[in-house]
Amino acid sequence: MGVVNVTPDSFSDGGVHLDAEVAAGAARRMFEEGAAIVDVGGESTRPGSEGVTAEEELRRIVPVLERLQGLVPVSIDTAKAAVARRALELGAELVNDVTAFRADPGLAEVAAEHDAYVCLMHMQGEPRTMQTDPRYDDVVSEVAAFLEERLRFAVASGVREDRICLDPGIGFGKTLEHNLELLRRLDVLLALGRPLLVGLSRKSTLGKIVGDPAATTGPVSASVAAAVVAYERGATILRVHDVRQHAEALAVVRALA
Ligand code: HH2
Repeated sequence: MGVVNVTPDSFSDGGVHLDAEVAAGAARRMFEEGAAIVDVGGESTRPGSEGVTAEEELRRIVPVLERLQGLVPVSIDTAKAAVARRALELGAELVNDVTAFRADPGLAEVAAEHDAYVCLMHMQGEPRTMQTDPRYDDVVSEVAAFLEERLRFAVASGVREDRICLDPGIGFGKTLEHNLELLRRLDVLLALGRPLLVGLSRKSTLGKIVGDPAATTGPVSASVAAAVVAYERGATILRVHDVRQHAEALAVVRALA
């Protein structure tokens, strides 16, 4: 899954894809480089971010989706029913909601009506405050219980279970150690029986591991290493900004399998 953030403030590509033509070009390039789907988002969820209105999100993403229609499989990264509805009308196939249908419960019905694929992600707190001292007794079992509950909610709202993938939400209300623990014990999340999506790409946790305690992003080299490990541990969808590098790394992994 390639990532195109049509935002001024995303943590690693903010401002890069604000122009619809540039954003659509980036999505087409990611598809050519090996992405099976490209996740288009009009709202940053980086730590500290405030959120934007549905009108502003639509203003950012609609011109991009119009340019990709029929050319590139698209996922819409939104927590708002109105935004998802328009994106699905414009051909998006997957609804990627970092709030797992908590911010806007109407989003579940919209996904169900369109028989869309869905990604349900774990987040503790909300972006504005989530990195202020996140705490868990056992991060893995708490994330698993949350995802199981949201999976049940989605199915009860009419989304077909075989349309749903789950995501531990790396960096969303989690310390470096929480993120590592989730990756070490990915098998516990796999036991929920749904495909796992993992987003490690350029995240600050990787920057911290390679030596900068104040990092807000991580390098591509570390992203690729983490993605390969997640893949070998059973993740099926890797959400990445640098598609070519990840596709090349996975080609080697597959050749060796
Ligand atoms: N991470 C980000 C955004 N959306 N969705 C899922 N399912 N999983 C993730 O790990 C995930 C996500 C954050 O990355 P990015 O989109 O690059 O930044 P921003 O939220 O600042 O736009």
